[in-house]
Amino acid sequence: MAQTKTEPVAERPANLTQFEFLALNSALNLADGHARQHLTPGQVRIVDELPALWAESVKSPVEEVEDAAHRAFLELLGQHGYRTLAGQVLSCYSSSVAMEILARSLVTVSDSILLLHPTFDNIPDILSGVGLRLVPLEETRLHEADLDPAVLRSVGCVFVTTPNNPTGRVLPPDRLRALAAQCAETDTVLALDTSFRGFEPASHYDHYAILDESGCRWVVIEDTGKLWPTLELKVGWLISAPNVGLPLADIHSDILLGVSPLVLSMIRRFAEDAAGGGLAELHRFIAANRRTLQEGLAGVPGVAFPYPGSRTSVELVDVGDRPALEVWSALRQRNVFTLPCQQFHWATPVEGEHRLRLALARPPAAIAAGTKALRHVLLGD
Ligand code: EGV
Repeated sequence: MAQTKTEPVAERPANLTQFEFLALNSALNLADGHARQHLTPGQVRIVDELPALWAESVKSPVEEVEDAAHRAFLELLGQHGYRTLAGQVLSCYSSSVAMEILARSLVTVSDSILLLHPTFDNIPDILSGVGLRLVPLEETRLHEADLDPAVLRSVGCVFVTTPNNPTGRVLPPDRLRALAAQCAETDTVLALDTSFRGFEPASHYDHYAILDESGCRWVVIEDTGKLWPTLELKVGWLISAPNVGLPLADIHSDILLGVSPLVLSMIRRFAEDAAGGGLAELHRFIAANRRTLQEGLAGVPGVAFPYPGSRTSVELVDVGDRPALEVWSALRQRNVFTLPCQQFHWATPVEGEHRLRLALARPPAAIAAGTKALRHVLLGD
């Protein structure tokens, strides 16, 4: 029998992160996009070396520690062009803190922003939270052709998450080049959130070289938090062009003085380990978990994978005719936590009504158990 019980309204989380909170204590937490797989042997060695890294971080000038960390991370992911930039790199506790700083900066010069749709809901929430008016930019439209210059002129900024969360779609180099040229032409700030970049080789082309060459006013938010299971020790980098014309450094200084040099040093070591083979291993790991999920749901009537080619650490599943919230609730009763997708579609929530997002950066056994539970729930047995 299909499970029809739904949660009382009062208990229903208000945003995606509140759904993720509910999952935090479960061994079958397939909800949030943070990395929760086991450490690899190479990563265990780095954790074992933390006392030595502490001592080293105490001794080294902060600027040196910061530079070494973002250099190792950005070069791992093909972002060599940043080396020659005259722009600035601001370290933040997380990419959402970087986002908040960007939002507060934008609202000093503009009242509206063109924002990718769908995307993770804390982005529209942070932007509208400072009073910006949001104009949806459909993902299919972004990939199709140039944007309407009149629309670009009507906003202060266009914001694109690439690879996108949750679809995994990547803005290819030719589209980035064209968009940057349009932004230069219309004097619109181009902001990119590349938090999931590490998983997707198609997004390892040199974005900074393209942005810099365009002359547009650009901002990039980089995130170390999605790749490695570092217990929420992470950095978000807010990187911007010299001509960006936003008070990013002033607002950053309202919020923090600096990120812990221990965390920065640890991130550098994880990036070095990744460059020595760990990144390729991580890609194989996520691909294997994706296969477990896709194969485990094969043949279930109504199930579809709308973005089967995505390589990021989350996968979307269309669950058929039943509301995803009902499937979410039935899974929750089995202590399996996923994410219903309405709120990714911040402008038109119905579009996500029959879709769940499952996290893949988890131990393989959790993926297998969650997949099995989802199969049972969908087959009604
Ligand atoms: C994802 C958690 C925040 C966010 C998770 C995420 N929420 N920061 N409010 O980091 O895809 O699950 O991005």
